[in-house]
Amino acid sequence: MKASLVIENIKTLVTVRGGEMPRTGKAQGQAGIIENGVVAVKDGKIIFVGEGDLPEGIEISEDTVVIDGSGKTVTPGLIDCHTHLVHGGSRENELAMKLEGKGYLEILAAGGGIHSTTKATENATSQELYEKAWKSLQTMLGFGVTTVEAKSGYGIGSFETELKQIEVANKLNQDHPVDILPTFMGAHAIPAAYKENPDQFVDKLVNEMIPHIAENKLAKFCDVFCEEGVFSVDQSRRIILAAKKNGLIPKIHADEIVSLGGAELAAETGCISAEHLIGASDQGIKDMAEADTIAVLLPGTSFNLQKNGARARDMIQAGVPVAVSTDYNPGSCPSENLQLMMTLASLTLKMLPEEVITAVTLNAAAALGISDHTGSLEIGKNADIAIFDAPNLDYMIYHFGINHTDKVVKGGKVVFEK
Ligand code: IZC
Ligand code: ZN
Repeated sequence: MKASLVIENIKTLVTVRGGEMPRTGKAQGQAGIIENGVVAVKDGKIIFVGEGDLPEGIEISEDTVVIDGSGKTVTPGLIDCHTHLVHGGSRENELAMKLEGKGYLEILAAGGGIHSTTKATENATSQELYEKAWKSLQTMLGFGVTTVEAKSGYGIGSFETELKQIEVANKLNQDHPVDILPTFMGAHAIPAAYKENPDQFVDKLVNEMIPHIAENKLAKFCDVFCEEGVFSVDQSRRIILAAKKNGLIPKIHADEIVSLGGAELAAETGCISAEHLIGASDQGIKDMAEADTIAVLLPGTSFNLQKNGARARDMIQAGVPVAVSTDYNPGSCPSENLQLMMTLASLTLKMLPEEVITAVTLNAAAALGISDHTGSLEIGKNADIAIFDAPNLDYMIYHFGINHTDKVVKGGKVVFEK
């Protein structure tokens, strides 16, 4: 069999192999590392992963792209499973407010925060949103990312703007080498018009918006910001159950700022993942472990909000599968750099390098329901591969704030080169 692409002499090959189930407990820290590794690809799929030379039966021909992995670390393409990719404008005006001690929820309650991004998103044309998000995707790809989740949520009551964001995400998925999975997040803030009657807005989400998104297959997931002053636990439950009933996979922004019981709700309702979890309770962590809810931790956000990070160690110990993502958004984490989040996960959440790489590959894929075909380097999976100019995983995480990417392969093709 002739390989279309081979990466050989790989100093550190991080496979994260072992199937499609997310890794928990000790296994989260076992990333299947091979020294002096080799990977072969054909028809966009991985046909061999191992040590030393290619086995008999897999050949290099004139047409094979051969990449020298000497001195490099090779991992599954990174997966950014929580982003607010498509939006207008930016919020650098909030920096001085934050330094003066104004809280995220205070800025939101005063009509800023998410509401200011909503205005900018409403005012932007689809083309403008597309070009801005394209630029971010290029940046993400350059950091080794091959799959991105993208939430709507800057319509806040204007369903038209929500649809505009989702259409842009779907078009980007068609046009850009990075795969984009859209999430409907109409439940991101209470529109000003419903301030006195938020349940009426929940009625609209549940009875009109969610069914429309599901019927027209515009998004795979539905997300809700369960937070003090935003959607209560009861309102979030209604939204999650409506999503499930209509065939959308539920996710939840849980216990990001105030400890409300979002982790417990995620487990109770069978969300695929609960995200943030800075204030998750002991009970919430226990419930998530029992329900196999994936914890998506966002250390760039706790850093930006100058808060303690989520309790990753307790979660791993309890058997919760942990994923890590950027939360790229214009308010609480204006950075597309997933490599930086890997360092923050290590230094601020005390995650070990092998736990971290599992968190941004296989476990992130599982949080998106795509770990059957991506997220690890093993025979039969898509050839989504990141090649880093670093001798090992520890070095990559330790030497931080720079971009280690040398090349990125998506579906067997080199789509980024330094
Ligand atoms: O625009 O502030 N946390 N939603 C919930 C966000 C952060 C995004 C934003
Ligand atoms: Zn978010």
